[in-house]
Amino acid sequence: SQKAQKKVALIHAKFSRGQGKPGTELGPNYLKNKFLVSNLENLNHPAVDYADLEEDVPAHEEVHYNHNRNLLSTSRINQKLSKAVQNAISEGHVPVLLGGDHSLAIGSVHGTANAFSQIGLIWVDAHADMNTPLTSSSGNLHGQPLSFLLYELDKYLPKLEQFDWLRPCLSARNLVYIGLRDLDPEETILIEKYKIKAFSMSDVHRLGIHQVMKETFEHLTVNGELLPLHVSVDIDSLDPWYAPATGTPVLGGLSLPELMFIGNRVHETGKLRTLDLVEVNPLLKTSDSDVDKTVFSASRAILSFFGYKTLGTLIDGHQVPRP
Ligand code: B3U
Ligand code: MN
Ligand code: MN
Repeated sequence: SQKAQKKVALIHAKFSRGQGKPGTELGPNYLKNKFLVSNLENLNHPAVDYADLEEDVPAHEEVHYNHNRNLLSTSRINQKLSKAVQNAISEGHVPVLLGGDHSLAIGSVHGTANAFSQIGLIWVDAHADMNTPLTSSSGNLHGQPLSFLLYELDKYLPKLEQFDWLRPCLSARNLVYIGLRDLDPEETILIEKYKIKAFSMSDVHRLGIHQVMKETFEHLTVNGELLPLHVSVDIDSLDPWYAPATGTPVLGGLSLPELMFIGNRVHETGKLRTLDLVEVNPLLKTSDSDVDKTVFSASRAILSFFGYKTLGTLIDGHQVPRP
């Protein structure tokens, strides 16, 4: 039989205030489905319900900064999330964040970064999520998590007392983007200025996803060793054909097989320490099949990071019966 493998610590984060559309708080209930749980079991990475977080600030107590909304609830849930991720890692688990919107990566990445001396962050997204409260035109914090996390961007952040607990924890050098196709002007400036490794969708087409992953791991290798990895998957990295039920779908995205290839390659390295799956919004649908497709894609995407392959899984002790 196979050696005991790490458990998957599911962190349910029912949160939608990092953006304007209600519904992402329902994400965890859809993402933790029978298909996910039974396949994780087959892959020898059994799932445990590790933490349940939700937005707990009454709307009238929210704090806003200029047009940036919901700083208090976003800060509070991320502070709890960071602790949950750190605890899960210290107990030997692999935390999987079931979001919720992408502002949750503030706490999730912060937790992983504080569990290791140095991490690599792979950000799979149509968007760069690198706005600051001063560059964001939407005022949505889900478009800003990386400006809260990167040392290099600290000088662009206004002082926000709600986030007093948070210190930047990641070097721009250790970030790799995959899937970009909808950036704001200042994000393009920052990627250029700090020479951030970014594979846009046209890079994926030029190089192929295999070469993209090879170069990603080369970039995140320090002194001959691949860094512990945090992978943050925004479901809108997928083409809307595969994942229509999300807040800001952008045409021309990754296919599900490409995203699963990313997951399989990460799995093979043995270096995955935390995974985020965010921005599933089951209320944004023109039909029920939109939700089914999105959940189908998200479940397989998560599983690919734990060894789920299209060829199937060998189950421990399972034999073909003979008459
Ligand atoms: N860059 C825009 C749009 C956006 C970012 N992330 C998502 N949408 N999902 C913004 O609002 O910052
Ligand atoms: Mn996105
Ligand atoms: Mn995002």
